[in-house]
Amino acid sequence: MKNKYPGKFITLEGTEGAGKSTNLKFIESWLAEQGIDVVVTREPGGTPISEAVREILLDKRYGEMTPETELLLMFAARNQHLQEKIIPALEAGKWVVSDRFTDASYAYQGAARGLPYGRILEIEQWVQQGFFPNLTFVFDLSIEEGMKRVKARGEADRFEEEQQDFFEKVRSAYLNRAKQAPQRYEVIDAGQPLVRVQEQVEQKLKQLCLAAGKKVVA
Ligand code: Z5A
Repeated sequence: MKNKYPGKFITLEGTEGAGKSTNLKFIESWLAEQGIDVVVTREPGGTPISEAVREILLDKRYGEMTPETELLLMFAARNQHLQEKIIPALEAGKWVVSDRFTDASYAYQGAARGLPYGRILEIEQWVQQGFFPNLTFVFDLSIEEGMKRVKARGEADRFEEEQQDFFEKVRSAYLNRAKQAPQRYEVIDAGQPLVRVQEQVEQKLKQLCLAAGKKVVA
């Protein structure tokens, strides 16, 4: 079961500073122009309980958090997010766009923290029951360039304190996942000027709309 609901589910992934938040806004307004009812959200987060879990996950006072705890908290937040927000919206025919989803658990907790793929898959199957996004954008950018873009942002959170090789593993994991299921992923060179990035995003959104039987307004 991919997504049996009338609405479509789109996720955005990538390493830090790759442009997820920037493109989330672009996608939201592009879909709204097409007359689609859109819900934008993020992970970890998206509901009051999941946002409270996010605070724990990002808090750098909790440096002793084990990778297993981190993974379980990600999926605890995700379970609430799915049941309370994502699934009801999709059932109502809305399209949901999320800044990160389960691919991030494979990339961060799997590839970078070293948790076994099979363990993540087990929890994913339990929480999601075969539910997947219709489309996942992977914004791919060198780690150096991403760091430059976010440098001005102030204090680092618990993830942002990791070293370059951690983020290189995350980046490779996203690219590998995209290679394994090219029908679900759209990899975008996020080092291009924003206008080029958004042309590619728009092209892919048009395809998804047409496949969903929606007319595309130019
Ligand atoms: N995490 C996890 O470990 N496991 C999980 O299952 C999940 C998450 C769901 C929170 O993520 C952390 O949770 C994350 C992974 C972990 N940790 N890390 N790292 P988050 O998504 O909230 O935070 P983030 O990854 O740090 O996102 P970000 O740094 O905010 O990056 P972004 O949203 O991709 O970038 P942006 O804000 O859109 O753009 C950054 C700047 O670049 C901004 O000034 C833009 O104007 C500029 N920009 C954007 N695009 C361009 C282009 N094309 N050219 C030039 N400048 C650009």
